Amino acid sequence: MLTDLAKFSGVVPLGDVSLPMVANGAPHALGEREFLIPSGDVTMVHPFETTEFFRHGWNSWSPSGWRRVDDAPLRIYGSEQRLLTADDARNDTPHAHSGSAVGAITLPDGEVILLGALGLGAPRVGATGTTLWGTTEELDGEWYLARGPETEVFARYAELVADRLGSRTSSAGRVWCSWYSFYEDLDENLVRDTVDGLAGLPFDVVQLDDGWERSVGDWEANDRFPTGMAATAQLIQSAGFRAGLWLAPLIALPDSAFALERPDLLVQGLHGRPLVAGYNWGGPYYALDTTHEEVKAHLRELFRRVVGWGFTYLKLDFLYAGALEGLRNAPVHREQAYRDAIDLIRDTVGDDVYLLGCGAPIIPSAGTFDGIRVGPDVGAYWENSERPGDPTGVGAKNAFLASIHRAWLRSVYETDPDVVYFRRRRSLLDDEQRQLLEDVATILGFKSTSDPAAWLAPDEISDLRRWLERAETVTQRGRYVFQIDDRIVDLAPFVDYSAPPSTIAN
Ligand code: 9PG
Repeated sequence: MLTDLAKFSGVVPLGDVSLPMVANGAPHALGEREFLIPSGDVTMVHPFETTEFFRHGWNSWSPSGWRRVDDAPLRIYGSEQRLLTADDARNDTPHAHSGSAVGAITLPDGEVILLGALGLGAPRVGATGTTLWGTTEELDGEWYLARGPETEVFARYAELVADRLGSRTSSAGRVWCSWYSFYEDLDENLVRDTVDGLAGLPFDVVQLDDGWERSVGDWEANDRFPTGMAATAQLIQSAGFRAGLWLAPLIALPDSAFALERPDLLVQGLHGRPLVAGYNWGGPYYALDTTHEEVKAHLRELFRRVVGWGFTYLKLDFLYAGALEGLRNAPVHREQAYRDAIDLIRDTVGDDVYLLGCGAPIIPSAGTFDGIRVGPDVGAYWENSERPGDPTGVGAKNAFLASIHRAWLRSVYETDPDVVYFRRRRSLLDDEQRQLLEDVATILGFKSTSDPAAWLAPDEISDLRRWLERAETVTQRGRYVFQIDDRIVDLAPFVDYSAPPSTIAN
């Protein structure tokens, strides 16, 4: 019997197990084996000992996946800088299994018990050999607790996230992205040649990534784009594609005009200096204080300008920086500040512009973004041997592992596992690994690539064209088993976290 006390201490029946629980209020039964629990701290005691725990990463790049609770936690080892950029560093637990917003444990019969937040407030879920727990920085929404078959329970959680925070169903179509071939070395002639090469291929979007802007923070064309971004968008459109552009609108480099001229518009850290929001481009970068009226005006003006140039697909990157803890003009919780900022951007661009979030907090982005990157960057190689303790290091394996553990988010927004390589030149991926990336993109329902046509052999062009033209039916048959049309794809042999965290310092 569940008692209706303000602070709850009792037992929750989940099928053939009943878990002792303390919570911020009484659970409310939604169905036979599912409950809503008031936001705040919740702890349940479970009898499963060496269970597996599903750990969910905070932002696009953060590690997600299953780990046995008697193994070392799945997290970023060995680099504070990486942790700050690629996970929720504030709530990292080096010696305990925990993750962001949602977690789950497996039961001896193969079913799972999931605990997932339906609000903001940087909720955290963790487990030990005897407990499953949740905590939040701020009370918001409720917890969803359920027991059942893994795929069903995760799908139901996603459905409730969509109910509470919203969902979007626009499709990006097939995307060509410049990053994984040209990186920052973009210029107008290269774009023209590349677009010429892509003409006639069944892409819907040609998206220019990092490399066009004056500085991160100063979103005007640099000297390599002398005719400007409106002419560049026009060039892409004339070839029959929707024009896409990358921006990191919530951060600024220290030497950007934005940071130099208006340091008062940056989130502040301790000691009266701007908060360091992460490290990339050879140094630290700062976060914009989106609660400041002048930053709101700046974002409105920026997005009107970019859409005015003719870009209708925007990849917005490094967004987590808008949800870091720091001193802001208005005292709103960090995840709420983030959500208010992206709502303002959506409001400015309107419903017809496709917004892809990258480096974005996963759950707080529901309802605003059309698509979200759900893993770290792919690379044209499998393993990242330079950073063995970092499951967010660039590489095909890390991108695949994180992405496949977020396939359940597909009902909230499009899930982007990053690009597929079709080229064999300038790539160290073997055919099996290449095919795996293709299958994962098909399963997650987001098809993008970065290969310029000039880098592809004729048979690779035909493979690419066939894949882009195909509309497959995908059914999940097990945790790592999917059916793509008539073909069964078993990803389990590739699920291998070979990082040896015990040998790497925190
Ligand atoms: C452009 C790139 C591409 C890419 C994005 C993002 O954790 N990190 O330090 C980190 C740095 C860069 C990064 C991802 C993670 O790449 O994912 O697709 O747009 O920016 O600079």
